[in-house]
Amino acid sequence: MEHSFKDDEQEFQRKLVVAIEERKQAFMLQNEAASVSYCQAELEKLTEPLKESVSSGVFSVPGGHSLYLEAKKKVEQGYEQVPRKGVKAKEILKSFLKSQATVEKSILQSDKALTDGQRAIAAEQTKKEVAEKERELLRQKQKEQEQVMEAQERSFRENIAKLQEKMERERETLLREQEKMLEHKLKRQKNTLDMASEIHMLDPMCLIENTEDQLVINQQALGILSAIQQPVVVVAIVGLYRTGKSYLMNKLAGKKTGFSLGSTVQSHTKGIWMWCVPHPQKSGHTLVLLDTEGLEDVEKGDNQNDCWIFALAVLLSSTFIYNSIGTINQQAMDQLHYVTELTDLIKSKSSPEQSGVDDSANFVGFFPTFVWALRDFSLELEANGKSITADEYLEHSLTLKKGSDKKSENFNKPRLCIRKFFPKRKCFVFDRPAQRKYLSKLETIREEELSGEFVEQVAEFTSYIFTYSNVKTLSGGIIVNGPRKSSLVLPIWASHLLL
Ligand SMILES: Nc1nc2c(ncn2[C@@H]2O[C@H](COP(=O)(O)OP(=O)(O)OP(=O)(O)O)[C@@H](O)[C@H]2O)c(=O)[nH]1
Ligand SMILES: [Mg+2]
Repeated sequence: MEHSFKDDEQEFQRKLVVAIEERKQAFMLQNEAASVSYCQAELEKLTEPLKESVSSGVFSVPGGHSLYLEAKKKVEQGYEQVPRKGVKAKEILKSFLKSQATVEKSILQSDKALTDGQRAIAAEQTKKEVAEKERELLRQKQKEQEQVMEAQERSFRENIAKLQEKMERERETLLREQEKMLEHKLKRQKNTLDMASEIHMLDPMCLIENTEDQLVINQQALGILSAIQQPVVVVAIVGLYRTGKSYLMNKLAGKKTGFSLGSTVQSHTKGIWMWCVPHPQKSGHTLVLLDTEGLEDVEKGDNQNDCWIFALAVLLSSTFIYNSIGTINQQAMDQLHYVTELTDLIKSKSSPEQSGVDDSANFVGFFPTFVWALRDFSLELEANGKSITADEYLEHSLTLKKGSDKKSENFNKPRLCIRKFFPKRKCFVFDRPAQRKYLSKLETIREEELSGEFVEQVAEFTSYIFTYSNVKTLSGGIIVNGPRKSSLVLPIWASHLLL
């Protein structure tokens, strides 16, 4: 207690309080100052990047303000992390933030300005894009329209082409129909003309008269021949007298009577008779049947006319029928000797200036088909024990004899001539047509009285003649119709022979 003092008045206590207060104030000031400088220094460090960003224009971009705010917030967060900032920490931050207000405002304004500009640019860009899109759309539309127009044009062109094609087809059809109609009309006219020109003689007429051993053309018959417009098929028959030629020709005419038959032994037909009838199988064709005077009539002293009749029948016909009775024997061949004189006759009459030249080969081209009709044939068609056809029989009969003696020569001569002049040959055999008692009146007897075989043979014969007898042609294939025959064939051949 010796160190204790008495402070009744509490002076010392008051002074102590003041001193402590002063010391406390001084300490606090010191503390504050330290906090201020520390906080400022820390803040300075933390704001350094921010300031750099501001000065380098990092925030001078659209949206720069929010970038700035983010950066500022990072500074604040960093500042918060700083330890022992002291009492002035908040005040320093506040004052910092205040100091930044101007910068922030300017960033905000610039950002806004930039964003507005950007928006304007964007709006402009959008406008541009919209305009571009519209243009694109327009282009697209134009293109589509062009395509539509092109398609329309194409289909238009196609339609026109189709229409033209249709019109062309219709025109062609019309033309064809017109042609057909015209053809039909012409055909009808031709048929009418043909019918008009069709010579249908009710009876045969004499074409070549044989009077007083002179052969003379009957001008009326020639007139009828000349009037025929249709192609003519000419069938002529030649052979010994009284061998049934006229009767067979009536069969070809499809008539019981026509060419006149004699019932006596006297030769009947004189000269050449013709009968023009419509062809029974070839419409538009005229069948000219030529019946000739029988050859070798004993009452005629001279056989020169026979020769000419034979030659005329050959030259005028497209089918030449040689008619004989019995078999093809040497006698029958001998009777055919006219054939051997054909060459001389043709040569001397057709080209007197070339009488030395044998030009008969030139005529063979238009020579007729040779048909041998064997009447009253009663033998079996057989050779060396084998049955043969009539054609084979003919060919066999035409076989030549070997040897060069006179006999062989005579034998071969007619055969050679037949082979030479008639490359196309055919043979028909006929039975006797009826019993002997009926033979002289074959025209009048009933069909039943005729031999069945004969009727069949005649049918086969006529069918062949109708089917295979050709239109009379000149060499080189010229069709000889009526006028031709009278103006060409007759003047060249017949007139020399006849007049
Ligand atoms: N035996 C026989 N007689 C027939 C035949 N065909 C007809 N006759 C008859 O023979 C006779 C003469 O017949 P035609 O047809 O005139 O004989 P043709 O050959 O024309 O006589 P010509 O004109 O004189 O050359 C007639 O009485 C006919 O009835 C036949 O095939 N055989
Ligand atoms: Mg007769």
